[in-house]
Amino acid sequence: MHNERVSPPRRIAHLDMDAFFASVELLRYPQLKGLPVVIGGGRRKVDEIVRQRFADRPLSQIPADAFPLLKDYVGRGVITTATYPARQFGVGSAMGMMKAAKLCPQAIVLPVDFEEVRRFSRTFKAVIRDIAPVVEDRGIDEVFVDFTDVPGGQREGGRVLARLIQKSIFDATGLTCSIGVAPNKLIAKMASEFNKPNGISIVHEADVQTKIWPLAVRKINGIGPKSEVKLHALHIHTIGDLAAQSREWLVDNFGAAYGAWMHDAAWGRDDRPVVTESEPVSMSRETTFERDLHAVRDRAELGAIFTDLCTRVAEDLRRKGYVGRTIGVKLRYDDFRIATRDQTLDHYTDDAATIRRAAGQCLKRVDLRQKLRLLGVRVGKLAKAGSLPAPEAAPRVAAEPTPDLFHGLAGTQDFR
Ligand code: DCP
Ligand code: MG
Repeated sequence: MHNERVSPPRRIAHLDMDAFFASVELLRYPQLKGLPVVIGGGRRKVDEIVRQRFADRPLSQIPADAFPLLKDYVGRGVITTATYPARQFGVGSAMGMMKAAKLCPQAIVLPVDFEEVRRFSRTFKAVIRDIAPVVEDRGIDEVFVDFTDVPGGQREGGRVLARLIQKSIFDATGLTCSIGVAPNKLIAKMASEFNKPNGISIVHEADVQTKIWPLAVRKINGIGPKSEVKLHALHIHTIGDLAAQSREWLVDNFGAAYGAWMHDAAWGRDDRPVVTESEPVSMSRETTFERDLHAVRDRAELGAIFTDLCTRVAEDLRRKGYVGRTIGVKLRYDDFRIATRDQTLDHYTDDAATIRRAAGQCLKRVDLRQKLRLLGVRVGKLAKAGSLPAPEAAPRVAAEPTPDLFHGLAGTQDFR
């Protein structure tokens, strides 16, 4: 007898707090709810004056008209966020306060309280982890959550679990958030914006054409202002426009990696897992030379730099408590072409001599006739030192003679 288990489809949520810094202030001053409020300007001094004036009563009893207004602001401050009522006037993040004052002079100005914001950040993330354990931290007010195997995570495409999380966060903090649930991170990130504030939006694979393609290319997380300008010049404005291009054409215009990625993104394809802890994938050190160096003529100098890079990567690994198994090199030639080679060892290491030996072998596999601008050493396939079963742990290599790096070109002498 055997069990056939069909794994459920991936359901990934992106959760983003609504007007986060402003909402935290409104918990302190609930009398300002529904009013246009912007966060920005100086430190807490601004409202300390107000608080002193009304020292005889609780914060929630300070009259709304006692707070400073945007129209009275003078300075070069920038708005970090605005409440939704303020956004109706066109005021928002990163806008200069004096400019915002022209759009919404009656907005109340409050400074940010970072400590308070961080406290609420920790609280809302803990609430989520209690319900759905696979959470990826994406900054102060957003996370990805893997709904796939969580009870309720598949019901109504994830809506049932999203509702539970929203309610639990509100009960614990009084704050609202918006959640998008989709087949992957890329779409979930876009979806969480669809019904802001306090909204949930569910996107299925079959919805990509109707819900994603009409959006501007900039809505893809990973297409920045520069790429947007270039895409516009090529008459590509929406994600649908992008999806209509062939992969080859995008690769021709944007390079192999980015072009192919763009094509996948436009079609809503993204396999990235939700990563619970932000573990580094690799550690590397590289250096650009003051002048271009040649493998033979500048052998001694290159050798010293190479050894130094290996030593520094090894130090980085030990300081952060990692060992790695894939050792690689990166070269940039004087014509800016890049070459990389790597090699995977049968054990983990954080030992400079071991790293140098493996990296030296990688160097033998690249063309060293041309001058170099840059040399780098990378250690990948990392694991936490101490987390490995004994046989996997690194046997330290005794001081063996380092093999000749630029073998065949550099003669028989090692360049150290
Ligand atoms: N933030 C900032 N400077 C910016 C943008 C944002 O300091 N240029 C801060 C203030 C925000 C917080 O980060 O409250 C979260 O950023 P969001 O982009 O998620 O914006 P909000 O949470 O304020 O609003 P939204 O409801 O659109 O998510
Ligand atoms: Mg937010």
